Amino acid sequence: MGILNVTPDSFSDGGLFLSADKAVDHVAIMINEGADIIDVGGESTRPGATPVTTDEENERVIPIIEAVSQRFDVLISIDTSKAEVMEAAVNAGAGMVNDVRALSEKNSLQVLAEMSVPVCLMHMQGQPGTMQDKPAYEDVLAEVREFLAERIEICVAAGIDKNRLILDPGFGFGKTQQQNFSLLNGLESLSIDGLPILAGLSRKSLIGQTLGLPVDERVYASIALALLAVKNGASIIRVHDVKATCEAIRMFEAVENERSITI
Ligand code: 7PJ
Repeated sequence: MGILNVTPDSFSDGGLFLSADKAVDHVAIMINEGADIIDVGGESTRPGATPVTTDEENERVIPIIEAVSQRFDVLISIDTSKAEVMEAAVNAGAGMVNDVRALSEKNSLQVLAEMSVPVCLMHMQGQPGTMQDKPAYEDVLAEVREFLAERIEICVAAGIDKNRLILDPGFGFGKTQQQNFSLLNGLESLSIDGLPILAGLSRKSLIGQTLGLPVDERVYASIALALLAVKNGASIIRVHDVKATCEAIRMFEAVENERSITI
């Protein structure tokens, strides 16, 4: 899953057309490099980010989704927590919903129940603005698992087919470095009822905390984390650096395949 941010800080220059144009160019590159899914996000969820209104978010993402779906045969994921944005995005060509708030906001369960697209439920402790202040768990793995199990039940009760659900521990969303490590090491145990796991580790601050590197120098470490996530059961990896990650995963899988060859 390649990341396409359409927040103003990523596409600040130019008008809507220029932004859509740039977005399309970037998507073409990511598809060429091996991305199967493009995750389009118009709301920054970084700590301290200012919230956007529904109208603003729609104005950012809908023209991009329309442009991308017209040009490419690729699965488009909409990274949002707002029901209105989910609905508009799917109508514009998105085929998946990625919600860092796991369908906890108003009407999102109902909107998803009326659609047939897959949806990623992510765990977060707290809210983006303050989530990194003092993340606290007694047993991070057990608590994230419990949260995801509860969200699955709530989704199913709302009429969303269980087999549409994808689970995500939400690396960096209200977690310390050690808590992120625990989740990565125990990732396999989060596959409740065999549902697929999505892992987003690309360029995240757990790398900065471990290696002291700025965001633009975290590519190699991101690849190491992506491989660990695949080894521990993740089937979707959300990344900025598609080429590097895909080559690493393809190599990893080529070697892993040897295990299944019986002579
Ligand atoms: C994630 C996400 C993640 C899912 C972001 C960043 C922060 N969606 N959106 N999982 N992270 N499902 O990329 O640094 O980990 S935004």
